[in-house]
Amino acid sequence: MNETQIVTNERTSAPLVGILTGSPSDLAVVEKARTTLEELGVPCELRVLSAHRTPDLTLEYVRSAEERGLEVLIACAGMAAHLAGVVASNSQLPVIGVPLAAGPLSGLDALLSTVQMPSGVPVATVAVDGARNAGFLAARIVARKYPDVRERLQAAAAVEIKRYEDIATDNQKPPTS
Ligand code: RP5
Repeated sequence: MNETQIVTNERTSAPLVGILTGSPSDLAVVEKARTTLEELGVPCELRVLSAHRTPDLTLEYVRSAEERGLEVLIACAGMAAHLAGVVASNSQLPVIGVPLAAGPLSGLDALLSTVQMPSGVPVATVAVDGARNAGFLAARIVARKYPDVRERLQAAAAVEIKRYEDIATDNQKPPTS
């Protein structure tokens, strides 16, 4: 399989969110962004594209993203994580960075590389391995334009609130034994 085209979701509608990651070794974590977006009904695509190993392919993808209809880009990378910065400097789309806990520094290196961007080239950086929140944030961005996504986000939040209310209620019950 071509590593630059590892996963495309099966939706018929055009992707709104492009997810990039620097290595096939990242995919176990990065897939969480894709599944989150799919749960929320946001069409997306996932590509393995490296700022270091495949710079030309990465730039080609990023520079054509907006005209292909993408509205948000999620860039995930570990260690010397330059991918999100390169993406943000080659597109005016909003970019969400996901630092990954690869290598001996457990993601601190990627966190600093991703978050410390110069003024005018922003990367909205989520937590180390925060691929699920990257999906939620991308969905919140596109929800400004697509009310059905906003409704799904509200429904997902309501499920979580109910779950924690149930836990709190259970905690207040006296022990059975
Ligand atoms: C980063 O370096 C990748 O995103 C990955 O997290 C890490 C290791 O990359 P590979 O050696 O697996 O290509 O660029």
